[in-house]
Amino acid sequence: MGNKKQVLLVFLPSDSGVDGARSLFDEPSENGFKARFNRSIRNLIKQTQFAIPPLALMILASVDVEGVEQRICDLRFEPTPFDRSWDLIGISVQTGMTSKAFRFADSIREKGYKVALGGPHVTLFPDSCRKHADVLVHGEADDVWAEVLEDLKNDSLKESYSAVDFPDLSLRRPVRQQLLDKNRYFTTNIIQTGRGCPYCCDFCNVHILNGNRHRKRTVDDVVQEVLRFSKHDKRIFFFVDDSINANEEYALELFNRLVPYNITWFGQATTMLGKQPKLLETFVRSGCRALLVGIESIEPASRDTHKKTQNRSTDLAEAIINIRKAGISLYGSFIYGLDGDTLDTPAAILDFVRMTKLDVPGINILRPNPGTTVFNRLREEGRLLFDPDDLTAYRYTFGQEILYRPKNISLPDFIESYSKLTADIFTLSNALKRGLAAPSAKAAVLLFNMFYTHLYALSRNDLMRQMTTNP
Ligand code: B12
Repeated sequence: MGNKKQVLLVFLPSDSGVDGARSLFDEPSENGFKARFNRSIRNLIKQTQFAIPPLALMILASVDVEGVEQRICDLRFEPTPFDRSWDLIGISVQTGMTSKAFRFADSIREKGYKVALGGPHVTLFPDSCRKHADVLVHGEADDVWAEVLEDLKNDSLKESYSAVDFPDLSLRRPVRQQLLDKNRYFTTNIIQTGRGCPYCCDFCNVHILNGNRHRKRTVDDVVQEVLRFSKHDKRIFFFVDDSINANEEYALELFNRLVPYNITWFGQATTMLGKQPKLLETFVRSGCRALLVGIESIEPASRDTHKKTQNRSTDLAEAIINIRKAGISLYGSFIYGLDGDTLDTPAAILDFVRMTKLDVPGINILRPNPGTTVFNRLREEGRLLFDPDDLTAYRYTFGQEILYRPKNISLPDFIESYSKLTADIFTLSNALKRGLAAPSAKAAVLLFNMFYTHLYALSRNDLMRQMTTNP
């Protein structure tokens, strides 16, 4: 170790979804049958390795500054390694996870460690983070992190660092995946080809965090990364880009170049892919087996109100059918409870899921994430059910809690209709049917559906508890 400065980069587990799958309420008895059953399911989910490695920390830990050594600690799998002394501990903070992040930061600062906070929440709300950090890093930190490490080395750390502009992604910055323990994740082949989003859906803030302009890495750089990664890990690749098909020309060039390497990959795309036959065919040839698509809403009124303007709903079903026919399994994510939704919406979603044979339906409740336009609007309309001035009051959960009053549906009706919808969609027999019918990645489709059968049962219980405790 010598006299090198030691830096630890920490990723926190979320309390809900793939990391947690636990009730928001205390389980009645830690040793009761239900608690034991839930614990076994949680362990099973962990062992099936849904966990996606934290790419942000892989990128930061790959920034080389002489005299500084960095390590990643993923608290989803390991305790904080306090057996070593750290000169700086960096924590990635997402909105919805702030209480946990701040509690952790405060506790390690009490032990005498210096803490750097960065990530989407710090970029959006730096002031709320200031009192929990020695160092705040605002924005995409690819370049600025080197400055922090240099200052750490020279004992001249500043209180705050800010990226002057969005990093130029056309510059080569090789990412090292060997910093992760391979056995913990379903893959360590995590790649991002570009950042920024031209759309402005009102429930998202990626266009604020990463800008409206799509910045892309060079195709050569990405291809080199795929080759380098595949030497170390032969498993699947996951492209974390929000819309891997958004820039058709770029995607065509990239995935055509990847065809000879015989990789298998998953990613996230818009349903527009169903109308891009050449790209769809190239995706399949290059090894694409499953994609997550944001359907969000099939109600035209909701799509208009929430500015989900890409892909009109009339084309959605056809697009999904085309993608599945080409051999790609689809995870389709919906939001129920948008402003154009009524009590007729669940039946329409159910019909849509059956008609398109969607492989994994994700049935979400709108999360009014602070910093989004929808949060500001619901706040002005007095419809939020949590204190909008307390950023730690907003927590991210997976359909387990309703945080606002839907426009056209009363709260009890909303909870009842949402619960009925998820109970209709997620049964063990449906999970089996979807797994068998999936055009590819059958095991993953089956596992996800089984996991959701468990998770949405938890969500129904929690929502009912929310209603009875806080009607
Ligand atoms: C893949 C992904 C996941 C994966 C992996 C998580 C991860 N962060 O690596 C999984 C499935 C686990 C996940 C879970 C969640 N996610 Co997510 N996820 C994404 C997605 C699609 C890509 C993330 C990514 O790899 N980006 C690439 C990296 C390079 O960018 P970055 O993370 O922003 O990091 C840069 C800066 O933020 C900064 N930075 C980040 N961390 C740190 C730490 C330090 C110390 C410093 C100095 C700097 C720094 O520097 C990085 C390099 O420039 C994004 C959408 C997006 N477009 O970013 C959503 C996104 C990050 N997720 C989001 C959310 C809400 C969640 C969950 C809370 C949801 C849940 N189920 O509970 C959890 C939280 C998980 C957690 N434990 O913190 C939101 C965050 C919004 C916000 N305001 O905070 C996003 C932006 C999606 C959205 N549209 O709103 N997610």
